[in-house]
Amino acid sequence: MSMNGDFKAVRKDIAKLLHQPEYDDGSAGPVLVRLAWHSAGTYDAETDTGGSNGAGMRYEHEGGDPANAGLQHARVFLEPVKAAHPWITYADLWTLAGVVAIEEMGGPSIPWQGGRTDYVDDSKLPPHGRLPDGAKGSDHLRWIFYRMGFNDQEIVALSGAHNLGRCHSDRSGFEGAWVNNPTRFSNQYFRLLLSLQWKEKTLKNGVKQFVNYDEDTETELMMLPTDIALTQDKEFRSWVELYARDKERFFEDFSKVFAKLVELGIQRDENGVVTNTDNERGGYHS
Ligand code: CCH
Repeated sequence: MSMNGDFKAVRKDIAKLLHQPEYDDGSAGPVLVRLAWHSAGTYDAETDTGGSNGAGMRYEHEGGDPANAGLQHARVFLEPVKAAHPWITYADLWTLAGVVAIEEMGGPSIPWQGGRTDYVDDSKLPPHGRLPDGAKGSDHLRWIFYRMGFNDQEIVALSGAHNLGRCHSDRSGFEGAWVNNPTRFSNQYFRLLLSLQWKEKTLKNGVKQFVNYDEDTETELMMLPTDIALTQDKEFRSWVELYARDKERFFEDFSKVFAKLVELGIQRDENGVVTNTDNERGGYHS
């Protein structure tokens, strides 16, 4: 058991569990990044609802959103860490796990602060449908991400997380990975978006995605319709082009925008102490 507030010890334990030879591409990293993103990406700036505070995905209302299918794997990977550090909130653990996973997979370091609560305010539950639908286009992306308070540049930078992991037909209906090495964080996703020929393919389940088949290596890579939309919209495309040629700039921008993502809806005083939590009711227990 670690001391209250010893986030370094938690980080170490998260880093240790990433290696999962039996799971997907051998790493829990990508699905942990997706857990952090989906825990935060329900935020609505106008009503100040959703966001990572509360870790609402533990409960059916949010956990049962079809958009969150498969994320129980990420939560199960983290249970031993929660058991070893029972003082940490799930809301902090999930966001920190995403940050640590990105760093451990070769990505940028990302500013992160603790203090989220596990108290779920029933009057502030995010409705289903707040997370993006991969079958849609650029209008949808703007609708979803502007609601959280992001701009076009930030939408494209965030999308670079699709360097990691894969789609599973039993979770989202889509199938396959975006890049050849999906456990190494890089700007390869942007480079492949621009350099490969992407052809629409209808899967057996009727879902449409884009694919590129390389005859030499006999590997098929994929893109979601929303990924392809980033190359078809003029404003989005200029950022895709920048991040494809400037990996440093992508890492810098990704670090900032992921840090912003996991802070959505969290208010802090000048010392970084979270002010909009109710620790009496929920703080350090679930
Ligand atoms: Fe994503 N994502 N994502 N995504 N995503 C999927 C998988 C991952 C969309 C749809 C999907 C972000 C943005 C979007 C990850 C990180 C981020 C899947 C497959 C779909 C569908 C799920 C499955 O079948 O398992 C759409 C649409 C958007 C719109 O912008 C953002 C932002 C992030 C993080 C910053 C990661 C990582 C994965 C891989 C998960 C895994 O299990 O390997």
